[in-house]
Amino acid sequence: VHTRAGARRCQPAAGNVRSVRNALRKLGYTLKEVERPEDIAKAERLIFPGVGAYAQAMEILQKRGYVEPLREYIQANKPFLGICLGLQLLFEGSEENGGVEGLGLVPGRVVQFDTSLGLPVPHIGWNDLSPRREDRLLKAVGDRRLYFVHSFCAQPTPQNEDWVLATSHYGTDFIAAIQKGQMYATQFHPEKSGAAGLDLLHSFLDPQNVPAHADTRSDGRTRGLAKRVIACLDVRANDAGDLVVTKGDQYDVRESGNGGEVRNLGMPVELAGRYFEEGADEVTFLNITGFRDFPLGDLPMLEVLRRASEGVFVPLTVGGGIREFTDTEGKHYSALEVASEYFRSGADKVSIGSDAVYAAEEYLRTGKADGKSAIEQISWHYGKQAVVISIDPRRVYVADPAACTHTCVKASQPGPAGEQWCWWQCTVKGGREGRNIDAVQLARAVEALGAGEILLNCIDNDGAGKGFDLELIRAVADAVTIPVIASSGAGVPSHFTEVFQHTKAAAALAAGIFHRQEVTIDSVKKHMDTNGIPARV
Ligand code: 1PR
Repeated sequence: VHTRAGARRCQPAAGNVRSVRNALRKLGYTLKEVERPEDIAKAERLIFPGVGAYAQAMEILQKRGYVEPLREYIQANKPFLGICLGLQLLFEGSEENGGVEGLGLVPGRVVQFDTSLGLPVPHIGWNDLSPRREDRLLKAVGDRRLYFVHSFCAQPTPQNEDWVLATSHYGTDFIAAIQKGQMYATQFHPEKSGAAGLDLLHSFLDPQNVPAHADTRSDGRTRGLAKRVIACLDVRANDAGDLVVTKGDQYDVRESGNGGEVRNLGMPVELAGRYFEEGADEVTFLNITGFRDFPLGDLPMLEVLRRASEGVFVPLTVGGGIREFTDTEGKHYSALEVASEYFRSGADKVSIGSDAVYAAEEYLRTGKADGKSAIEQISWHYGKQAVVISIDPRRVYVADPAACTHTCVKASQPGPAGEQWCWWQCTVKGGREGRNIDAVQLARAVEALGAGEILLNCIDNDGAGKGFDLELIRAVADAVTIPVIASSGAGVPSHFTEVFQHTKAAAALAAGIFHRQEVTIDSVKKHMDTNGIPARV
């Protein structure tokens, strides 16, 4: 890393380099990527931001001849910061991928979170740290939560207690940060942890600069993994061809029925920046016409992502059009290539809609996962935490559940003809086409295929402001072990509190109320906090 004064150097070796680069740039540093083994020894500060699967990461380190230089660098007590997988790789090994040896610098093995505890896995979101001792990086963080996303973790043991700087709790205590001399590693992502993460990075890069954050641990707030509040930007080109943030009612985004103008609620990059400043825990972009256009042809969307990621230091999800595609010249692009382009442009996760429905139908038809679907390929390459499935269901009432082949639940309000039961039909192409698969079936199938999270919309409630469809969310969240994001229908802060009190949703997303500035993100978090729901206020 070079400071503005050109004094320091630091080199990242692998992983989600773009977010780290953006965070360092924000702090006034630039960085040089490690391109060959010799670069490691030359670094004055080395950042190792690992993402993805353990076995693949170790294989790459071995193939490129990085293992020994890395060990030597760390053992020489030079400034080092490992992030996420960059922490796990320092241990003796991991049970991920059937058991793999690691760098062996820290005693202990990395294990999977126990899904039998009833908590969604991956562990995704903002969690508290429990410091084991005093340290300048921890001082810079204070009592603020940091952003985690992982299915595996290292546990504190008597053998590694000298290394453990802080733990966090998610069903079990796990190692959140280690430190010895100038060597640090964090399970959380400082580059995605808002101001707290930037302060930690600043303190790592410049030991003289310790922006101590007031420690208010005794303030009595509800601790632990926060329920996330997500701002969503539905993006599409308007009739003049400009990419705008739009918002529909029951997915109709035109002003007054068919023929009206596409509603314009703002510019994507500016709005994303505003939501970051206002405390959104994540920002999601949905390219809502991606199902019919080729997303890589949609260069403005990639540009939106690049620019947004320069100033937004919380996770960014992007969806729309993630599928394989053959262009007019016959060139074939795999879904993985499309997703990779989004990741390279600054996305942390991709969200798959229509293509996930087709993949789930195929999985249910054949009873097996053949490894070819977009979900499987992207999950294998980037880790399941990077794959969100966006479901667009519509409620269907039935009089007799015994005559229905879908997962029916007793409806709290009867249907138009007095029906007492209902199920939720999945749709594709932005709600335009209903399919013979229900939301619960789809959720189970995509979990089996390797999805890491579900974004559960609801066409009936979209834009209505009357609250989330609690019955739908309960049915889906109870059927899977991966986190579910409740979406569609938020109108007031209490709707968020309600969805967390009555369902297992791990996050709740809203669009219209935030775009129209009817409700602030802060007021939502305060309402949750006052009612005992852990929130990152
Ligand atoms: O099928 O992989 O190309 O993905 C298309 C993506 O675009 C899907 O995620 C799908 O949900 C989304 N999408 C398609 N058409 C529309 C539309 O509105 N016409 N938007 C659309 C979906 C739903 C939510 C919305 C919440 C909250 N929008 O994202 O933001 O309902 O809104 P609210 O708080 O205002 O009620 P593919």
